[in-house]
Amino acid sequence: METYVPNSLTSSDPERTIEFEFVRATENAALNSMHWLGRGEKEKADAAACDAIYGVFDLVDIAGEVVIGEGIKDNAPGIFLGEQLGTWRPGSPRFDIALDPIDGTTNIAGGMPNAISVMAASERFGGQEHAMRNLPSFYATKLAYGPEVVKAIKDGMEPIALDDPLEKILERIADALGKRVAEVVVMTMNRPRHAHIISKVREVGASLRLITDGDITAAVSPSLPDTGVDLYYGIGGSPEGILTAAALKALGGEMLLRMWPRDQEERASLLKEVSEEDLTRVYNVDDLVRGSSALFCATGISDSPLLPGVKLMGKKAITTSILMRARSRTVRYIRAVHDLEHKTIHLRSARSDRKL
Ligand code: VTB
Repeated sequence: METYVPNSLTSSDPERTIEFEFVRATENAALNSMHWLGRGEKEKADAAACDAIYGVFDLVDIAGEVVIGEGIKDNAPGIFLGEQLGTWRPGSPRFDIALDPIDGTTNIAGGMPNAISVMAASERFGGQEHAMRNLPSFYATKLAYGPEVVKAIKDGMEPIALDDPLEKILERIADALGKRVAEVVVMTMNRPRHAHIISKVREVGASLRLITDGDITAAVSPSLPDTGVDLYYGIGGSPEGILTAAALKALGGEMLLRMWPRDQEERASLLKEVSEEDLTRVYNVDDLVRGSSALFCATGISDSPLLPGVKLMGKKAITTSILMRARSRTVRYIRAVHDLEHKTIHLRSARSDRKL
């Protein structure tokens, strides 16, 4: 008879059970912020999402430390770097947590698509440095592509570099995907700082999908088969880049990322925190999320290429979440039907369960 040996992929792995608490947290954040869809109050939406996330973790036995937080960017309410999530009861597993209670608060405020609630985590073992690297810049340049392109590079295609001319990058993406350049779909945020990307994509005749906000969904999309996006390229938030890296680690996709100081003043202040070498360095997924533990979880608030948003149908709300772990590479889509006549969610502000 074979002896049963527990290993990190089976019963002894706390990620396997804790991951579902992350789904509860992003589901509740989505449900609690829904009320603010289209009301022009992005901070109230964000505060509602944070309240729900705190509320879920107040009941969960983990020792979670926020290593990638939000809020600082636009003085919004937020869950900040260094905060503790979970009960921290003795013996609770230790996790580093990255989160964006709402990626796309402007989208929610305007009732627009492309808003998600998102969290990532990495188990932290004694004496280890943080598994998720916190880049201090406000923005980073990001180029993200999917596992088929990763495979083509592994099989001998010339690797893609962040500073390669875009037409060359598009040719290689097309080759790897067995498409013509005209069939390659590039996604970026509609910003003046992306004018050169937008005109180049148009010039070479590839397809362009512009979004207003929310570049986590955009950068994860090329790594999922059914999103219709082949490449994400643009300058977006650095914390969003780390959350993206956790997802790509579980999906086998890749991202090249480099900090993008907005001006000389930011550059000078970054150089007080990081070396010139780190400031100008191009990071990939494994540099941003080190080690083997990474889980990523997101719930759609409004529709995005990654996830449908919350659907209200009479007295029911339907949420769709994606949950994945790097160790197993299982990608779960969790469609939950919430009965609003019974559903309560635990809020930090109320220190109790409240009806939605
Ligand atoms: C970026 C992007 C985010 O806000 O941070 C963006 O990464 C802010 O960009 O996903 P601007 O300063 O150009 O508006 C999001 O789109 C939403 O938080």
